[in-house]
Amino acid sequence: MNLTLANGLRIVVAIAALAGAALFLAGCGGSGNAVSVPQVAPASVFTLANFTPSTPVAAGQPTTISFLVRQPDGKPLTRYRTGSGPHTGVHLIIVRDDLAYIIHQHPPVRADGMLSQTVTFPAPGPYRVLVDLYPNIPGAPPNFQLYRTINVAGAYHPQPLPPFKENLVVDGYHIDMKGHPNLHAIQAQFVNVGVTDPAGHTVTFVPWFGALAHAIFFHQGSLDYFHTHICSANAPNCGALPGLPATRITGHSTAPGKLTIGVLVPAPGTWRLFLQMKLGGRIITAPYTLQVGS
Ligand SMILES: [Cu+2]
Repeated sequence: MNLTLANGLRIVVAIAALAGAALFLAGCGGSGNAVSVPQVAPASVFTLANFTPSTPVAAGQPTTISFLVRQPDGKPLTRYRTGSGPHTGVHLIIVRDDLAYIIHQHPPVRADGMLSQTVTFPAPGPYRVLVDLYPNIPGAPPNFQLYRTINVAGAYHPQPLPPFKENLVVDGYHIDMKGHPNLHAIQAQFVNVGVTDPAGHTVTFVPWFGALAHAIFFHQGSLDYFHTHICSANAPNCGALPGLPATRITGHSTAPGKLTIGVLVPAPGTWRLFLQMKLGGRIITAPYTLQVGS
């Protein structure tokens, strides 16, 4: 077992005592079946509260998602980490259960702790709503996740994940994973990706939410989650969680158009990597299907 996982386990213990939230933390955070957490009395957990919508919503129409995070003492959580780097605030990450779609937003926090974000669900089906939050509470874990399901009305036709493909074209940008990575669970590994614009030139990455690119992984079926970042050399708060040593799996970019992505997933199986970056003023999402061995 490596150091990163050991750190993760220590954090899990802290959260089990404090939050009761199942957690596997490596890089920026994740959750999985790799760690089982003891049962904790409901009164001592962080929960999502005042969550809407609570009934099925329509596809293709703006839907406002609202909620607050209730602390173990019953009060709304109003203080979240701020500052530079990606480890701040609340990340709202929504995937359809078949991992065909992802929505990733950073809703602002109101003074009373309420958060709301308007999104448009592309198609019917069940969606996992993951709230990855960075509380600013002394002694609290740096981040953890809470979940809900939103059902989008209509006939759900789950799509099989496409097989791994090295070259993807998204909005004219070419995203090219170098080689077919041989990945294994609970092993820190790196994969290289090249990105060129529609004219064939290497792109210049610009920071989006504290990182040059965001790598969001979900396990097919269980929807286990892992999230890491690709950081520029001069971004001290990008790779490390505040108050914790830098992880060994922070990705980096040594030249325009080049990304090196850290991977450390908690379980074998089929994973979907959503690689997100800001290019030409828009968020580009490149989805990769990755087979991870044991
Ligand atoms: Cu991120």
